Amino acid sequence: DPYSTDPARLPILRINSLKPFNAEPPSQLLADTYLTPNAIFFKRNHLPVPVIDPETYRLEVQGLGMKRPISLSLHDLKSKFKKHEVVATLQCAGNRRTEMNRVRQVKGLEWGIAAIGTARWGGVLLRDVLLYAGVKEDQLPQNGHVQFEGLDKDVTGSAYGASVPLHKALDRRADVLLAYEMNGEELPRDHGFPLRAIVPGIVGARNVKWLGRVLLSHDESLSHWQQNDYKGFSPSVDWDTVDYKTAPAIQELPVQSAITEPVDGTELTENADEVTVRGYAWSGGGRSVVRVDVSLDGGRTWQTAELLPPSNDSAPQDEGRAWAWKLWSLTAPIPNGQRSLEIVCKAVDSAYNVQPDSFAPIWNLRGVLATAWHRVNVKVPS
Ligand code: MTE
Ligand code: MO
Repeated sequence: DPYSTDPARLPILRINSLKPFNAEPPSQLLADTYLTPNAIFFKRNHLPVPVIDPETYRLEVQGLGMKRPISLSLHDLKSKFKKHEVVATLQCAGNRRTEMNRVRQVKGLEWGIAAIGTARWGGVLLRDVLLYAGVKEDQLPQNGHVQFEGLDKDVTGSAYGASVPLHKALDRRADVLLAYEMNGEELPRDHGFPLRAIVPGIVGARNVKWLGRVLLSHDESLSHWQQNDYKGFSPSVDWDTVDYKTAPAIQELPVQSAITEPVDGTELTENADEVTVRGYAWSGGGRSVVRVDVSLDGGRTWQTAELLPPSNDSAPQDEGRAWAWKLWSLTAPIPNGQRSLEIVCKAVDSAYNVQPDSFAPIWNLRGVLATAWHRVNVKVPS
């Protein structure tokens, strides 16, 4: 069993698949802390977790602009380069797929609303490593790519891989990291020990874990996950007609939000005359969330939620580099005589992008980019 060496995990995780291991925390825990504790941070593995000896580990860096490949040990990475920290949210393209699946069946893991988390990542800037490897920014193609290759392999020996645009990696303000720490701890095995790519604002799938190789190229990664997965399509495209070559690989994610409290299908506390609604909101590409609207009547009327301040130790989250989510809260009177409430949330980002009101128009066969208004139905005790 190639999974027998996988790490131990907390039993409170909601498991979507055991082998490979895919799990998310109970959603009501998600907005309790600004930084998601490592143990409950969602885990999304396509393959067995590789066993890597940190003493013999090497990162290979090669490709365009480099005379020869370089090879760096973990010690090299920690000693030769300045440590850089970024507080960034990571979201799986399949977050909230379960809701899209209710409209019409999609293919993929049944994620709830918690395939998202925020951590303080510590490591080195990929930019610094590339400059150390001898690349000259003005001699690289404007439209090149950085390919990341994992050390996790399938039975045929092919590794997980993905790529991001090269200009991202070279942009100091894009904060692209080779991370060896997560929330002040050594990167846990499930999250890519000993080294992973963190590309803030970009879909989880490109944040390659167990990083073995960085390759500068004219081309995107040739991996299955870059070419034939993690792309969006029209609702009219089905498995007979889909042509993966016609759509771009998902990179920056659209604006997203969800309600973590109250939980769908529950009953509000007895004799309460107010309800507190809490949740998260985030957008890709470093766009900040500027507003979260909450409705208690299914979207007929709206109130504006309070955006909670980030924890003290989080990076500045300037506009354009707002890599982390915003937690939000709204306390409002329960409308008179209501026996049930349909609570809805939707977020607005700094480009005034908004979430669509329903899933049908954004339905896609793979169930990715599920960002419709989040709706939670609760009973009001009599
Ligand atoms: N990197 C490797 N090497 N193997 C993987 O299976 N999964 C990707 C990405 N990086 C994956 C990977 C996907 S789809 C997501 S959403 C994130 O890792 C999840 O990161 P996490 O498990 O640390 O939350
Ligand atoms: Mo993912």
